[in-house]
This record gives sequence, structure tokens and C-alpha cells, in this order.
Amino acid sequence: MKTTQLAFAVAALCLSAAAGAQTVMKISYSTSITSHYGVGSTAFCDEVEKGTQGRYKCQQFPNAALGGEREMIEAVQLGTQDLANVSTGALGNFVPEVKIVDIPFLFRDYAHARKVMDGEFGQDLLKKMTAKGIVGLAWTENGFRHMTNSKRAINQASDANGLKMRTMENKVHMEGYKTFGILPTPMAWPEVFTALQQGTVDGQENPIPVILSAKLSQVQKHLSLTNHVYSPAVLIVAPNIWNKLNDADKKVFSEAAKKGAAAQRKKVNDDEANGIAELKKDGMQVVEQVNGESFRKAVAPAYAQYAKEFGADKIAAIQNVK
Ligand code: EAX
Repeated sequence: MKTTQLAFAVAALCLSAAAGAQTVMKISYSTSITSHYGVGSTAFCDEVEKGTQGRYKCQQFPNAALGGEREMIEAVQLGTQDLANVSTGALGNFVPEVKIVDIPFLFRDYAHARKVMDGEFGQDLLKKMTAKGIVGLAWTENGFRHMTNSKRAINQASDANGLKMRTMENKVHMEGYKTFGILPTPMAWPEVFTALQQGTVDGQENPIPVILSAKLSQVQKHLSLTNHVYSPAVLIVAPNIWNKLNDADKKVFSEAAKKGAAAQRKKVNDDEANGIAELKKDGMQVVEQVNGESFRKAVAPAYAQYAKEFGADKIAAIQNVK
């Protein structure tokens, strides 16, 4: 064999080895590819593909195509799914330390929430996931949650009294919402649109980007900007993928997750700024100035319970981040 022929043969071998070494990872999330979760996941996946020269790439499953968030987390834990971008709604059932972040009115605003999640507290919380067979890469974001319903305008807490509302499968939320007089009905996200359409529940609560992308304006007349709880989200990866990565690739994944988080948060900002006008155009009646004090007052008894469960000092430590 001539040297050039040999060189070609070697090159061909290398190429096929490289092609063979490509790992296509399944990533799923609850909302559409153009939503905040889609924007964040796409930014993450693009960076991973670029940073690993195509050795790792994603196949995306938007719209909960592989199941609700509880199933996504379970699948990542089992390694039957590689990645997920999920809210903390169901995560506390897997990693109990996460539950504290779901306390209503814990965070003042986006700046506060992001600072806590990106700071020492949030980064420690990511590490706690490892013991439960989940690798947390970065806190992305779902957003501050607001109430929608088909019955009446909610101006203050007493207006929510008696409404049957779908909640996430999250005891911390349910405990808090009961103090508003809401009848919480836990349900996986993929069932929510139909439940609202058929009147199985009167309402639900979610951030603007979710209300927008799921077109809830088609089945809900009233929206109140209650901001009653911040809903963090997280990019998680299966240990069987993570443990295979060398240090350089781990760094690529971690940096990519930070870029994904930034892109996702930017989309949340954009939707908060522009989405309400869009929802009004779609026929929703929006209460923008909600009596927040009435909700905070109502939830006080639940805080006694939260203090017992999580420690008043831990709650205060989060609230005191300036
Ligand atoms: O994470 O289930 C929910 O209400 C979540 O906010 C939604 O699936 C996005």
C-alpha cells in the first residue's frame, strides 16, 4: 500500500470511529420548543454539540412527549432518558431538600430568586441531587406563578376561596394554597388542558410563559398576577452519561447549562414583558394589581408548618439574601 493510500485508510478509520462515538441524548420538557424551556434546552444542546465537536448531541422531546415531570425525573434517575429540563414541582419527591424552595412568597422578585439559586444555597442544593442518582447541572427557570380560572376575577385572597384548582404534585404548594381557601387538585401537567376544558377543575396556576405556550387563554377567562410562588427549574442529566464524561467534557456540559439557564431566564423576562398584552388580546381578563398583602396574610399559618418542617432559620437565610 502506498503512503497516501495508507493515510486515506487511517483517516477513514478515524472518521468512522468518530462517527461511532457520537452519543445522541434524549432531552424532554413540558412545554413547546419555542417556549422558555425550549429556548433554554436548545441553547444548552447547541453549546454541548459545539463544545464536544459533535460527539454529544440532543434529540429534543418538547410538550411532555415522554411523560410528565415526575416521569421525566424518574427516567433520568434510571438512565432510560438522558436529560430533562424540569420545574421543582415534582423534584422534592425525589430530593426532599429541594422542597423548601417551593414555599409561597419565599422570594421577593426575580433578582432575589436568581441570586439565591445561583448562590451558595442553590449550588449546594444541586450537589444534594447526586446522592439520589440525579446530576443537577444548573438552575434554569419556570417563573413566578399566577392564577387563572374560569369563574371570577381574583383581586384578593378571599376571591380564590372555594375554587377547585389544579396544582402540581407538590405538598408544599398544596399546603400553602389551602390557606387561600383553594381546593387543590394535584395533577400531572399533560392532563391539565383537558381538565380545564372539561371543567374538572376551575383553574390552575403557572408562570406567564407556560400560560402562553400552552394557550390556556382558550380555556381560562381570568388571569390574576398573584406572583404567589416562584417556580425554579433545573437541567438534570443521568449519572450514566455524566460519569462517562472526562473532565473537559464535564466542563463543556456545565458551561452549556449556564448558557441554557441564561437563555431560558431571558425568555421568561421577555414573556413577562410582552405576554400579558398577548393574553389580553386572546380574550383573557387580567387583574394586574392584585392585593398581595391579603395572600401573604392568609399564608401565615402555613409558614408555622414550614418552619417546623424546614427550620425557621433556613427560611430566614433565604429571605435575608439581599
Ligand atoms: O414546568 O406542571 C406545571 O404546572 C409546570 O409548571 C409546567 O409543567 C412546567
